[in-house]
Amino acid sequence: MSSSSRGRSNLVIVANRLPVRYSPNGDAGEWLTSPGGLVSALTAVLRECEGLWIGWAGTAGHEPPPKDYEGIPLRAVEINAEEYENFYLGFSNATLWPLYHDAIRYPEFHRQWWHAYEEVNRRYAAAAAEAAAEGAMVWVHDYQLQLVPGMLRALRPDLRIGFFLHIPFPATELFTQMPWRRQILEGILGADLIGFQVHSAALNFSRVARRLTSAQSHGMPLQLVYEGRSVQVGAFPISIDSARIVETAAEPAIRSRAKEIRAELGDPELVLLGVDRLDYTKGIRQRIKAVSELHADGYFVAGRDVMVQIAVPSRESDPHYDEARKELEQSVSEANGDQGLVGRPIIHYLHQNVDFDELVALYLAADIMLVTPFRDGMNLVAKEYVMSRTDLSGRLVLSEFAGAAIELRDAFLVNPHDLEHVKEAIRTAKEVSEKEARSRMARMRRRILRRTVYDWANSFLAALAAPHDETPDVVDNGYSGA
Ligand code: ADQ
Repeated sequence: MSSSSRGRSNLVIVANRLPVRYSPNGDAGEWLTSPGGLVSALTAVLRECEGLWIGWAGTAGHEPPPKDYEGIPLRAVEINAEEYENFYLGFSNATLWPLYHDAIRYPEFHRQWWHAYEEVNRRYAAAAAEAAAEGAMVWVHDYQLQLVPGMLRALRPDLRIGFFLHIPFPATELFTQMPWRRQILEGILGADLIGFQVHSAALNFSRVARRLTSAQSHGMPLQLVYEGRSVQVGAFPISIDSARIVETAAEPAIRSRAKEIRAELGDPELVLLGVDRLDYTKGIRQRIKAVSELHADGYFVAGRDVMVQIAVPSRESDPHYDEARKELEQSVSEANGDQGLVGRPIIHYLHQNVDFDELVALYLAADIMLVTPFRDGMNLVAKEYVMSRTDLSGRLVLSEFAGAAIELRDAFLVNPHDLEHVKEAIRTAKEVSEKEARSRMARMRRRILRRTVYDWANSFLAALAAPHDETPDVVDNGYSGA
């Protein structure tokens, strides 16, 4: 890839957030790297290609974000208080998020939210059009920005545009509830390459796009033709920075911290762990209920078997999340109230951010990891836990409805809606022979090691850069323009 020209970049990332977040620290606040492997994967690629990142700086900052991050130019998109309500809390988090996660909570549809969504998407598209060099690649991320590819193409038809959806893409029956379904599909179809976490999401998208827009397939459902252009659709399962986890898990200080955590828990025989963003899609209450029932059944014993649940504060200004937090905290206190003993709660609950080292120490301290979302695009926590178990110990209970279940077939897979099934999977995970548990863990580790988050980013960008057939033969999809 050639370097940037006239101050414009050959690679532009467009994401809801910038890769930095403001941390109020007494009077002197500071900008810190946003957590997560995505930022490190993309910054590595951007540095190599002299790329640029466009995003929103968040609500916490009272000062403008830095102009660059580790040598990567940043362009902040402004979102005012009203847009924050309507675009972010409203359309992104109370319409799209529940609709795309199987409508676990009822998605709300409000015209005012939609107008703000269009307006803010237009602003991101304009910023990308301004920043991209002639013929540059622009990679747009996630559900907040689904209209950006189409808007950007209208402004800059010379660009190669990619779009990746981090969350699930629902089946036609659900997606078609969306009043602005055609506009959203046409927005996404502005891209040359559309990536999803799993194959079934890519198929869901292709099916509904062919039904509701003029997109046609030419024999292969993942190769569309839209407005005379070829549009590739595919699965690009995201991964983690495996090397970083393995290195951290090998550090003596982390290993002794893991021992210390077990000691702080009262040296139980069995430690179960849940680590999630506090979100109603993650199935945290159901797993707490399952563990509590296992105590009530006499299978688990207070003090001997303990669970740690870390719930990372998330979307705190959103009333739905406040409600989810209250419900969860009630479940935890009911479980401890019913089944705990003085000095021996059955669930240790923290509503806190933990730093990366502590997170890895917790993974190492846990005999059984419980990852039971009702629906999840991928779920990186499951992959991180597996990667941290370098000695092949540990057992993973994983929801069938997490994208990660496609790759991690050797986990103890569960239907999180079926409480008996969750309880049975926990019992099986505990009782299965050491030999079987180790070989399951070894197979999962091999699978994750095949593709790191760097491979994920590089494979997406390589597919975006690859020349596409301009005028493939098409199969009529019967679209009537309705
Ligand atoms: P999330 O819904 O946020 O991501 P997940 O994939 O599990 O879910 O990622 C969470 C990340 O946060 C992990 O990397 C984890 O290490 C980190 N984390 C968890 N607890 C933490 C804590 N207490 N403190 C600090 N960091 C913590 C969305 C989609 C997922 C998809 C990802 C990536 O919902 O389905 O896997 O994007 O595409």
